[in-house]
Amino acid sequence: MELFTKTLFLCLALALTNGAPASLRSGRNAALPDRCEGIEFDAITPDEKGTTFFFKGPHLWKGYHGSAQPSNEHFKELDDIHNIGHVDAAFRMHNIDNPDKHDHIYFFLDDKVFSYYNHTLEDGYPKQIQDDFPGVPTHLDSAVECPKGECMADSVLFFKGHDVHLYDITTKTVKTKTWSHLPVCTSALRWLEHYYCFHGHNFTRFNPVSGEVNGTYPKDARNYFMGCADFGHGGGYRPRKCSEVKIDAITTDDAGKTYFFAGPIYMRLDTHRDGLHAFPITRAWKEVTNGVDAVFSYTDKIYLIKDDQVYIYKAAAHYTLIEGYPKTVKEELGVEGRVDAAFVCPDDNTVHIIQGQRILYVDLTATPRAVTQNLPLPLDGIDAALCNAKGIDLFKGPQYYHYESPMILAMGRMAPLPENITSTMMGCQD
Ligand SMILES: [Ca+2]
Ligand SMILES: [Ca+2]
Repeated sequence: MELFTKTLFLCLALALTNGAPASLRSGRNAALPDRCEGIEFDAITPDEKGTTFFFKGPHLWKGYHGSAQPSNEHFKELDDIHNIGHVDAAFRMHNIDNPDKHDHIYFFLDDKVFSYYNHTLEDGYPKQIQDDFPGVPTHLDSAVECPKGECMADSVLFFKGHDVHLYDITTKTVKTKTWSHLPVCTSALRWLEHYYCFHGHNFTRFNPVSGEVNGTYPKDARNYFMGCADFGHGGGYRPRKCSEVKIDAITTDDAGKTYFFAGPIYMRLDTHRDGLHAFPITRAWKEVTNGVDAVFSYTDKIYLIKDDQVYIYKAAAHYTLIEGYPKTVKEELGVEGRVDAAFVCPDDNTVHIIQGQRILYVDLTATPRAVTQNLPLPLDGIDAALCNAKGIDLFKGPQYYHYESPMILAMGRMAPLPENITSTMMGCQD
């Protein structure tokens, strides 16, 4: 579980909302702005922990749920020094080569820039924008990080009107383009490798290199970026107490993406830099409309099993259902009956399928596929299973059983003592 613990962080924003009445969640307090009424944000940025902050006037929202709070409780000096009660733009620096700047948050107010880390103003700030970001204009509309791979080099996009100033953080040079087809972005956010321009209470997703917009935009931010009672897009999911967690399936793919599934939603667990977030399963795997029983990853494919059907998706930028699927589990894997859980260990060709108190081995290189081993399992009622470099975890309700290897699992006549799922693992409330 160490890998998990190291790579996963609790999405505070999600956890804070559990059990709160809808009125409180959406911030319906007369004294405070309510983002569910449709707010144009001044700035949006994640912090170093992956919690996204939304700014409006002297207030901010921490995360995707919850009510407004005074900004100066979190970023005291913004108010002290400037006393104007708003920010023009904000972004989180992506600069792996420079740990003194990586993950620091930058705020822009008029002609000044403020750099924060761990919610503390850095020495020497505020500075003139010109001194820190030569060539970048004052009185910005918005800013967003753009790491190398998504932009040509580690960069920041600064928006002012319809102009975008692409600032290369290594060479400290600026290239200016005009994207008149995009609305004026009053705030901007990079989230899960995508780029969002916010305008009014809407947003438009754009390509950070070309500015191109693909798909139907604008969309209402309340349906996607905040938990509003009357809006929803997977936002209906509320993390439970860790003692009440029950997952249906879990898997880590070759690219290191870890997903768990529960009812109609999935959650990615490896994106700690952007927080933990629930989405409908159909967002990524649109043909899987009824939840899953078991999921496993093998080579560049993900196998989702529901009832007697298996859906195989090829993983690239998006998941694509392979032609001819779904097929029956019997036809694809040579296994009959409902599958409780399944896993493939890294660099292995065997899928281990758990059914009640049995564990079945199926060689994924054989044609046709057939069960090669059928062993007893000293456990029953397993919900989900995961194998990674640290070993195997078998999940049952809010607990899991850890085995060092498939061999030990196969030999084990006695179950190990269960351990409790924690907030750092699953974004639940301890
Ligand atoms: Ca702004
Ligand atoms: Ca299951």
